[in-house]
Amino acid sequence: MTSTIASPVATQANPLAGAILDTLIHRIGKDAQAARPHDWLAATILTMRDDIIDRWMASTKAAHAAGAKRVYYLSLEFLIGRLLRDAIANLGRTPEVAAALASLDVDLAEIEEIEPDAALGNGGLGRLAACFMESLASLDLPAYGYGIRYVNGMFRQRIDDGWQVELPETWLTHGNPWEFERRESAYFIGFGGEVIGTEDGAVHWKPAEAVEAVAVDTPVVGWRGKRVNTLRLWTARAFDPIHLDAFNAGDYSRALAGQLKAETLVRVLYPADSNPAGQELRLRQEYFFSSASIQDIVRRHIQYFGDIRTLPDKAAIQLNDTHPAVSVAELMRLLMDHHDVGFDEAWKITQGTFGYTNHTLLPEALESWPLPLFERLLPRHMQLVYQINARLLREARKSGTDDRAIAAISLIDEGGERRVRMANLAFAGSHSVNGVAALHTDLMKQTVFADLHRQFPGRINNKTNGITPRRWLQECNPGLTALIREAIGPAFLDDTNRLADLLPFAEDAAYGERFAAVKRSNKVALAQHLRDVTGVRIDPDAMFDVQIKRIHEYKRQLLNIIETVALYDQIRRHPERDWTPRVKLFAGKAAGSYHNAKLIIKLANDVARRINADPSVGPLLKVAFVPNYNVSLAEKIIPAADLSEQISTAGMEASGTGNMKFALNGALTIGTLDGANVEIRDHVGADNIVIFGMTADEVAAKRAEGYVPRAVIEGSPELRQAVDAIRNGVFSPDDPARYAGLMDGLYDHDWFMVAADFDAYASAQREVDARWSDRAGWNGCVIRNVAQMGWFSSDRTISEYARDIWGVM
Ligand code: 26Q
Repeated sequence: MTSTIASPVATQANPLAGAILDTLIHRIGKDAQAARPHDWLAATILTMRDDIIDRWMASTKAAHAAGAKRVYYLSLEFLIGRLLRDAIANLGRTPEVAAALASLDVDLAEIEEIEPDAALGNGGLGRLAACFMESLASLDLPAYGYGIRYVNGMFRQRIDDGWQVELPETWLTHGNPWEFERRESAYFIGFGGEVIGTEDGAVHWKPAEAVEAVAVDTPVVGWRGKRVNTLRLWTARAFDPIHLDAFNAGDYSRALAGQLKAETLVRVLYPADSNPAGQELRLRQEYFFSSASIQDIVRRHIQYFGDIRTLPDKAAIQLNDTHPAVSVAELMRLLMDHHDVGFDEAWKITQGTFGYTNHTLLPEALESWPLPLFERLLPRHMQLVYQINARLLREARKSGTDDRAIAAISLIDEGGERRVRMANLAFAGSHSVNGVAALHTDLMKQTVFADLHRQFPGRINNKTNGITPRRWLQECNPGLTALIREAIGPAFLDDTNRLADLLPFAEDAAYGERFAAVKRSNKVALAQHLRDVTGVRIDPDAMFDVQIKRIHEYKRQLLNIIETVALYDQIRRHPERDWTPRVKLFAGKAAGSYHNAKLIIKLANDVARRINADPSVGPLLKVAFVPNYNVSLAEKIIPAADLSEQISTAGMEASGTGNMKFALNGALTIGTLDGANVEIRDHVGADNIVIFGMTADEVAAKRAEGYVPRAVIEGSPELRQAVDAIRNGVFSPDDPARYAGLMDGLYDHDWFMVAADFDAYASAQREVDARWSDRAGWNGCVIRNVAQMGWFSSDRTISEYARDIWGVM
């Protein structure tokens, strides 16, 4: 990016270049000589934005004119990543923008790379919300995403001496040229105080404190620019920016206390995707964004349609897990206290409007709030929860439900400290409750929601997750996209089911070699990146074996690491064997408070250090932990992966979506029959995926019969050797006892059944080696994966939501 002066000739010949230069000068206030890469990025975004705004307004007007029903996706997380590449690709303007910038001596790829990665989410749930927003726009459905504009999204991860260190992420440092602050769309959000009954029977909530929620809008461009929807994120402001009396008295902290309180609300994303810490600030965030969103939806409905009673005909609100579940009580409050609707009718409107998506069965991840906290912060909502509960339990009793089931259905958990159960509130307040993969939905019916399911048969339904093929194939893997297009033409760009046309090419060895060449060039690029950030050198001809996702015991990174240690030992014992050269790649963040997850990161790094320095395994085995996993890093790693590790304890991963991204990009999956892996197997065929280990039923049975991991470990020499080596400090000579507790956990309880699945996993890995050595066979297999993954497009998922839940298609 040199700063030569763009010649007037160049900008005349290229009007887009002229427009970008004009933006740079008049909106950024720099000329081409003074401009730095971030200035070019901002100028490019602002220029493209002008095109987007026109389509945005046209989309909004068309929906209004048609009186269309709107979809509202409420999510505390939107893991959208970078937007420039996606926006211009969906507008079909990438070559044009690249050429315009080139004429200004600016490299598009270079400025795309410096766009901050908007990490307003933890993991799968947040990324799903982002894929859904893109698919909603691509399917031309009028939709709004609602969430929080966190000033600090997901933390940045640094690895110091193998340990995770969390640093604040500052994605807004250079401003955010994508967003529009809507000062006119602001709402009063109250907290605490008391509820006053008036003589006429009306109820009045008098909050003790309040903040103002202000809308900040980001356009979401659909495929081929068909439609532009709105992602509306709330920021918070104090009503009184400064208490002048306090200021004048010299008490500056009191003078600014309100502002600080408001800023604190939208400061951080909670970085835990299980074990909710139950903190008051989290409940405040949930209510803040729920109330602002519901007020906005109700205001829009009244403005367009006049009568609040028609809300379910014109609005479908989807709750992304229970994080926005307080919206159910908030809508009831607005209907009853502000719009004079009676309880029964309000309840009908509420149930007709809401749908709820569950993303986890882990009992510790199910949200519930201590009743005293809920009541203190939201006294009116507490009353409504009691009223809803009374009705719910009355009807259940009427239909003959026994006391045990009544206690399970109740919105209040009465066992021990009383708590408000957000999943039960969301379930009761919705006409649809869905799981995110077939197995997960079945388990919902059998386990956590069994009693609610009996009470409301037909309410639970499945919507298997999907991913947007724009970001996760076309944009992240242009080489593969071009090769597919050459074989089958462009139809798959508009309908991923057409990828099936690629199936015959799986038998074409020459095509297979070209497929492998694309993969290799993606691997070369990743190897370069890895060398830059970790110093580790890897061979692009080795198998890239990848596990990237949040670090969680149930996802079993430990199973992978222990098998790596066992393999290391085997290679050293039998150097004469024909080993497959492998690179084991790990990446992922651990919640700051999750001790074992952080220790697993340290272990991966300790194992990497030792193995990478051992000349006796040399090029046969390398291990790397890539720091700061995020959407942008995933876009680099996934196209370069040969093997996708999807090895959670069966029954615990609701769906997984990384599994889909890898298979779509030509990686083989090694996985358990968990989450969407089951359906991936059904689509790609059992011969084109390596499945191992216990099923969910077998896991449950083994737990019930009393699982003794010690006996399993002692019965498996390879496993025992690896566990004991780790336990005894072979990989941590500086602190030999570092992993004693972690390994004792395996001997003592092994809740996630690492030991029980180890032998099956190790032999599945040797099967993978054998397949790798048949190069043509491997190429055919991964092509068959790509060809049969079309169903996992989030366009298909969203079409199902639209038809079955929202009634908009
Ligand atoms: C709750 C309360 C307080 C603080 C944090 C939380 C919290 C935050 C995030 C609880 C859960 C999450 C995230 C869950 C999640 O990402 N689940 C994943 O959702 C994906 C999309 O459906 C699935 O593919 C994954 O299987 C599932 O783990």
